Formats: sequence, structure tokens, C-alpha cells
Amino acid sequence: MSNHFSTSTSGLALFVLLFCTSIFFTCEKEASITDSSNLQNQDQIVNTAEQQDPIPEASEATAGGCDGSFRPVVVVHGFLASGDTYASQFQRFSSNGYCNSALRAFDWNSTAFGSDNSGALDEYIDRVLEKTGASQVDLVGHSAGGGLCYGYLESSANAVKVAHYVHLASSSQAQPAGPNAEIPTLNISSTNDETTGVSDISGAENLTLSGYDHYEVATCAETFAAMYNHFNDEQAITTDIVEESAVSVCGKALTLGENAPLDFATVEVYEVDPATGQRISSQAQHTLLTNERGYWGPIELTKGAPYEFLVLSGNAGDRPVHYYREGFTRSNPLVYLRTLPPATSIAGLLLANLPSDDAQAVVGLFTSSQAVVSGRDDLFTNSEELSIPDFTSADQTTIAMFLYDDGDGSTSLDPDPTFSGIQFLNAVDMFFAGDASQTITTTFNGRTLNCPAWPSQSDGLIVLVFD
Ligand SMILES: [Ca+2]
Repeated sequence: MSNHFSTSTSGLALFVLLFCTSIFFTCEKEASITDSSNLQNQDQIVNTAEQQDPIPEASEATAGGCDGSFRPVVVVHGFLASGDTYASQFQRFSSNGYCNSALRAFDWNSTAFGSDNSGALDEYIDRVLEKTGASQVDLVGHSAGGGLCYGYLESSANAVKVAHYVHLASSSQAQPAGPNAEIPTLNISSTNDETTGVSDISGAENLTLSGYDHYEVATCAETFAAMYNHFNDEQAITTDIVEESAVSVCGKALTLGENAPLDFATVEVYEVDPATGQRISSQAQHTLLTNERGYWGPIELTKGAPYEFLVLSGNAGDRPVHYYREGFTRSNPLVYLRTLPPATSIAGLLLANLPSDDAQAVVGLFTSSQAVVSGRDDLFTNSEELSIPDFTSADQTTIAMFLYDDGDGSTSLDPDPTFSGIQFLNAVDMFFAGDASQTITTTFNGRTLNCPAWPSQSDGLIVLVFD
């Protein structure tokens, strides 16, 4: 099993847009596309008040609007991940003038081993081409997503739709992509990638980074600069995620691992007190309904303020999930909210041990642009260090950790053996009394997220996301 896991990873996030001065939100304009950057039909939003407000003027970087002449970019995530792996890169592309409508994330079920997702990817690319009017896209695959893309591009009928390809932290290949090696291919890997290691593609442009983990190969600024140059034959203006004066976000609700969209789920959005994670108002700032493809938003948020996103699937037996996010400084179209998959799925089996018990709170920690690596990163929850070799050795490439108690009401920090040998996920014994008036404090590399200790049966799960 570990071999399967090793070719696929990643995960997280992307972002949004907004800077177009004349377009309200690219998100909803593309709602009919199945991808991650498009959004739902406006009439499915419960609270539509914010839609009547004009989007504020864009920031300096995007003032004057985006440039619709860029070729669309389609990104493909890896194992256990989702399109939001590319949130930071989408924000960098938009910081360089790309329209959000040209930035597209394909979500697929990376846990269904043996399934062929090429057909779904092809359908997706066709829809992007139709929607944007472009004749070709630029394609990016990370980890297992790289394998998917390479297989997809073996067909000439598919290859003609792709102008350039970027292969991130994925397997070595014999030649550039396309049946005749005709697609200009950029292969990026890292000497510090403990999952796939350094790869090589003869005849391609090979870029070997150092210092970056498996996940960072997809999310780092160096990779962005190389991708931009590969697509456009010129240097990017900036590799920064340029702040905007006003931010809007949109995203998707879906199950972890399977990426099954949650249709007609309710998403309540609360601004929270940075010091406690408590809601500033008991009234949600936005109450949204996801569309049939799981998309929600866009909504305007207070720049820099932390937020809680409460996801209520509406399905019997599903528990609420309370997402806590750091403040947004730039619009983000890839705010993904994952819920637990059914116990019948692979990911669901792994997560079936998560307690449902009002005596305790259950916490998931997600670092969206990197792994947590012992010796390099610092991760603490309620003053307990979690960035220790047992949970976060470099070879585990830990991007998500679950914290819960085995039932004895005390913290032992023992790992849950269910997760041993599985990359990217880990679980550690910690006890948090289920009391929403109490605060759980988590610090990652100097950044802090606070949240209430929601009782896990009545109020569900807590997920903290560090950008
Ligand atoms: Ca315990």
C-alpha cells in the first residue's frame, strides 16, 4: 500500500480572484464548469446580500483588471489531495495578471486505485476550452496527478489540447509528454522530497530544487517562477502573493480523499476573535448553500481576519465540521472544506476511529502548502510539541494530523497505529475536554490559530488550516 501512496499526494488550496474591476466574480460566471475555480449558481446562495455590493477596487497588482490573453492553466492534484494544493500558485498567477477564469483545478478521487481518470480529465479540459474560448491549455500535474497527466497525454487526441506540461514531484519518465514527446515538458523535483525523490525526464527541462518537501515542490515560489516562464517564455513580474485591499473567497465542500462534492450543503461563515476562536457574532456573516457540484461563494471577507467555516452536509449521520482559517490577504478561489468520507471508502476507513464523544473535542490540523517536518518546523497544540520525529519525520511527509483521545481522558501523545505506514496522515493521542467555552491553541512556525473545544458528538469535528 505504501507504494501506491508514494506516488500521489498533495493537497491544498488555491485562491481566487477578484481583482477584475469590471467583473463581479469570476467564480460564479463559470459555475457550469466542473472545476474548482468556478462556482455555484447565485440563486443557490441563501444569503445573497453581499452579491449586491460591488467588489471594491482591486489592489495595485491587479488594478486595471486581469489579462484575458493568458492561456488557461489546468492543475491536477496528487494522492489524498484536492485542487486546493494549488491555491498559492493560483494567487501568484493572478498576482501576475491571470484572470481567475483561466485558472482551473481538476478534482479527482485519488483513492480509487485502478480507476482511469483520463476520460474525466479530458471532459474537464474540453469544458475549460469551451468556456474560455482557448484552443489549448497549459497542464500541471503533482505527484499521482503527474501520472494521471502523463497517461492522459499519451493519446494524440488529448495531446493536441495541451500547449505545455509541468510535472511536479512525480515519477521519472522516458521522454517528454505526448505520444511523440511533442509537448514541451518541465519536470520539477526536489532532493528533499522524501516521497518521490529526484526524478528525470530525458529531453525535458529538468529542474531539481533543494530544501523543499514533496508538497512544497507544488506550492513554492520557485516552482511558480519556473512554471510561468515555461508557459509564457518570459519571467513573471512577481513571485509574491500580492496583497489586495479587499478579499473575496469561494470554494468547494467535498469529502476528504474521494473528493466527492457535497451538493446543497450549508456553509456558515463566522469572523472569529483571533485570541479565542470564538465567534464575534452569533449570527453568521454569510450563510451559503453549495451547488450541485459542491461549490459555494464568492463572498467578501474582512481582510486579515480569521474565520470559521461551518459545514453542514445535510446528510443523515454526518457530523458538522468547523474549519478555522488564517486571515486572507488576497482573494482565494480554492477554499476547500473537506468532510469525512463514508466509512465504506478507503479514507473513511482510516478516519472511522475519530471519536464521537461529547466528553472531548476532536481536532484535525492541516498544513496546506508544506509538510510538517521535525527539526525544520515547529507545531504545538496547547503547548504540546507535535513536530517531533514520531509524528513528523521527513519521510512521513505529514500534511494532516488528527488529535483525539483514546478514551482515558488524558494526553499520552501516543500515535494511533491505524495511521502507521500511511504517508501524509497521522493521529496522536491528545485529550481536549469538550467545552466550547475553552480555547485550543495551535501554533505552527510562529502563526497561531485558536478555536473552541467543540464537543465532538454534538458539534462535530474541528479542522485548522494553516496556509
Ligand atoms: Ca489518552
